[in-house]
Formats: sequence, structure tokens, C-alpha cells
Amino acid sequence: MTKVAICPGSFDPITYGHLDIIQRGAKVFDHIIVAVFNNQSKAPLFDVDERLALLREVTKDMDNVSVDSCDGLLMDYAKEKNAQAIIRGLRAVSDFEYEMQITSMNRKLNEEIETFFMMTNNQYSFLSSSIVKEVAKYRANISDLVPPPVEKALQEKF
Ligand code: COD
Repeated sequence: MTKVAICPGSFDPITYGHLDIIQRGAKVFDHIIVAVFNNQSKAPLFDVDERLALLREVTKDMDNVSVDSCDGLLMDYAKEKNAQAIIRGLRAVSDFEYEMQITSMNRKLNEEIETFFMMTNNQYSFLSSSIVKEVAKYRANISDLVPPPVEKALQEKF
């Protein structure tokens, strides 16, 4: 059976921290679907189409990774795609509480689909889309934080 995992997130925009989780997940699962959701608690800088375009660009050489977007519930989407798993990244203890909450709710919605957590690569443990946007606004060098197309897109936004 093909093992499919969904890597859900806001990806506003994708960083090297996200990319690291996607690449590592792609070594374990047959197929990874990177799914862009609008997180209601965050006001996005990039619209969904812009985020999708950046994700497609930076994952274009990964044969078993595809990119998609969804408006609804993650668990409904995972079922529709016949996915067996959700992949999430963990950076610090502060991520744990939030992840624990959404994973418990997701399991209540569909207990067939497992959530797998991957610890961040140490070099990206401080990295988040929010921090990248914050420093990009002040024209700081972000070339080691995001792939070149994302760096360019951020420069154009600010
Ligand atoms: N290193 C490792 N992992 C990282 C790093 C890093 N530096 N930065 C981010 N990550 C991980 C995050 O921990 C997360 O696992 C993933 O990458 C995506 O991160 P974000 O910040 O882009 O995405 P979130 O946390 O905003 O995504 C939240 C969802 C959109 C997944 C959530 O809101 C959702 O599931 N929405 C759909 C509606 C739904 O089903 N709601 C019910 C859930 S209770």
C-alpha cells in the first residue's frame, strides 16, 4: 500500500525549517502532500496562490512531493486524499502545547490517521515564518533562512 502523508501548514512563506521537515518526511513516506491552509489566527502576508507558487518552485525537484491547498478541515482533506499520516515539525517546548491540542482534536475527528512529529534540525530551531517576515521588513540578510525564490518574493513585498 502506498504510504501517503500530509504536511499541513500556513507556509506564509515557506522557510528552510519547513523544507527540512518536508525533505525528511519524503524519505520515509512514498508520497508527501504539502497542503496550504489558512490558519484563522494568523493574518497572512502572502495569499494562498502566492504561497502555492513558492512551494511548487522550491519542491520542484522532489519527485514524491506535491503541493495543494485546502479550505476545510485537515482530517477531511487527509481522508479525501487517502493519507495515512500527518507530519508536523517541533521546534521547542512552546510548540508542544499547541501541537498536542490540535493532534488530540484531529484524533477525535479521525482516529485512523496518525500524526508524526519530527524534531527540527538544530540549525532551524529558532526559525519561523513570522521571524523571517519581521527581519525581512528591515532588509536584514535572510539568505540562510529561506530559499532564493522566497527571499526575492519577500524583498518585493517590502
Ligand atoms: N523547524 C521544524 N519545523 C518547523 C519549523 C522549523 N524551523 N518551522 C515550522 N515548522 C513546522 C511547524 O511546526 C508545523 O508543523 C509546520 O512546519 C507548518 O508550520 P506553519 O507555521 O506554516 O503552520 P501552522 O502551524 O500555522 O499550521 C496550522 C494548520 C494550518 C495546520 C492548522 O491551523 C489546521 O490544521 N488548519 C485546518 C483546519 C483544521 O482542521 N482545524 C482543526 C485542527 S484542531
